Amino acid sequence: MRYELYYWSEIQGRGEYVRLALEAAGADYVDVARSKGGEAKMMKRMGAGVTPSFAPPYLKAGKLMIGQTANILLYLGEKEGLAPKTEAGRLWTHQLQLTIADFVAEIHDTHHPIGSGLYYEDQKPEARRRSADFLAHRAPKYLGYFEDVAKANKAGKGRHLVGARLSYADLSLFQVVEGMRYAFPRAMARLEKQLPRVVAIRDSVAALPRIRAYAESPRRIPFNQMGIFRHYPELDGG
Ligand SMILES: N[C@@H](CCC(=O)N[C@@H](CS)C(=O)NCC(=O)O)C(=O)O
Repeated sequence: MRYELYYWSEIQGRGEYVRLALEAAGADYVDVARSKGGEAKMMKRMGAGVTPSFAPPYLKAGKLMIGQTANILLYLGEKEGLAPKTEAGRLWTHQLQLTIADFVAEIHDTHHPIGSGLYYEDQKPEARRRSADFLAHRAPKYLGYFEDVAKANKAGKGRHLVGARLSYADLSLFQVVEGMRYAFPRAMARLEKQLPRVVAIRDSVAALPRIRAYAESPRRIPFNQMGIFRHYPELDGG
């Protein structure tokens, strides 16, 4: 089966968590919006049928139309062997992904604390306040949580969040570290000193042959100032 991923064509955004899972699994997929006329098709299909999605990303898998990043990954985790088979293991991986989704929403709000529809330039003082609090309290709390999870997971031998094998939670943690390094290089350099296990998981994902090939390919859209992770030096308190 060829999966159809529907997500914005010019950013990594939330679609990237799905792209990484599809790439790591070696799955056959098409990134629909990146083809000619694809974004119009995405918007048209999004609201169609009896299970419309509120926002991209969504995934077409045979007859299924699945929205919400964590929900898509719950599905792919089972189908593509990127999550444990046990109920407890599947729920735990999903729980980690939902926590990453919370983190991602807070990362977005550092540059858009007042309104997603407003320009960054129209909310700069608020973005500065929000980012200062985020870097002082929220980022260390989230990243410290994942460090503790990795420490408690003895079976992961420092390379996995869940059990002894790669899961989509590892891939998503990789993406968060990459994004945080892009958006907040000074602050991340400081924070990473307390996160040896998180960095080790990032490194082991980066070394996966399929992920390396993906990272070097044009399929991986570079970070930019339109996505969720944006680099505004004035927000990177260090
Ligand atoms: N909770 C959803 C959020 C989806 C979402 O916010 N998508 C963004 C792009 S990353 C979007 O296009 N939002 C349009 C909107 O909220 O109106 C998920 O994790 O998939």
